Amino acid sequence: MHRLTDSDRAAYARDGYLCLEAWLSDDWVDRLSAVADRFVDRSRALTESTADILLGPGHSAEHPILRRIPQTVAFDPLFEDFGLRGPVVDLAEDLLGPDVRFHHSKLNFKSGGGGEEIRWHQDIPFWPHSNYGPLTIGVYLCDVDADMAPMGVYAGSHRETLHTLRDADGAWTGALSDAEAARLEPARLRWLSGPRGTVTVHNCRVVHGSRANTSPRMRPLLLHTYAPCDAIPLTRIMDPVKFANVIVRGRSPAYARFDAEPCPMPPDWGAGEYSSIFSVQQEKLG
Ligand SMILES: O=C(O)CCC(=O)C(=O)O
Repeated sequence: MHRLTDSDRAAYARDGYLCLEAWLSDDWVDRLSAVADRFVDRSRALTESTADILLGPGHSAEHPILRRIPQTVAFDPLFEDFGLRGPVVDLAEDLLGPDVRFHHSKLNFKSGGGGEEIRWHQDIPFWPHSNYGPLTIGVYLCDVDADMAPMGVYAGSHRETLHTLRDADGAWTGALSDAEAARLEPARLRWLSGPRGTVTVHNCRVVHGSRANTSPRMRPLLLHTYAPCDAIPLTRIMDPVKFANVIVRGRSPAYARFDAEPCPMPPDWGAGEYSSIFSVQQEKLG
């Protein structure tokens, strides 16, 4: 098992994120990258998105632009093995305790010269749970430098305001408003870059996002969200998804744990109606 140090765990509690350089073995990164490459190759024949490949604007056979593979674990056996039994599950257990539920996964490509900005947001209003334990673990499948749109996080923001991700009229935007974003302290912004195999962890309340990828290189970030088993999902967003909400360590809880702080709710998408943060943010905010 990959063990964190006490100082890693203390840093996660204090800052709400971790960045573990080259943490995942080359063997895993090679095999995951080979599967990701197969999806990119398949996308060349597509002119519109499918259930397992979401295309970005400007996609073509010669220059594939993928936004994401949603629900990776449902679409390939190696992705399934990694997300439900791989070393990232050890990492989740290390931070969350013995009882861990898998929530969802995705591979955000941020294709070179086309990968869109992901505006500042917190994850928990997209998929509220009864407490704020859930976290997301990301793995960079390529070397990612500052020009390749690494994920940015605001250190310590998980201990502060929960944002509704709605505009002044109450319409869902999936992002902080410009006024809210202007209040974030620049000194606390950390860009999480690193060599392939670098692993990021962020708590579901941490404000995070990433710039457009203006470099010519793709920036594939494989993301898995896990929750402590006593954090009960409050919406049906993942209900139809294969493996969503399965227990990957320990057992189902005898009690649900509730956090006292109210959680902002997303629109009532219903089971299977949500597409991706890219389409929500791009449609609403341009
Ligand atoms: O891909 C990224 O840079 C950030 C991903 C993210 O924030 C999300 O999908 O919620």
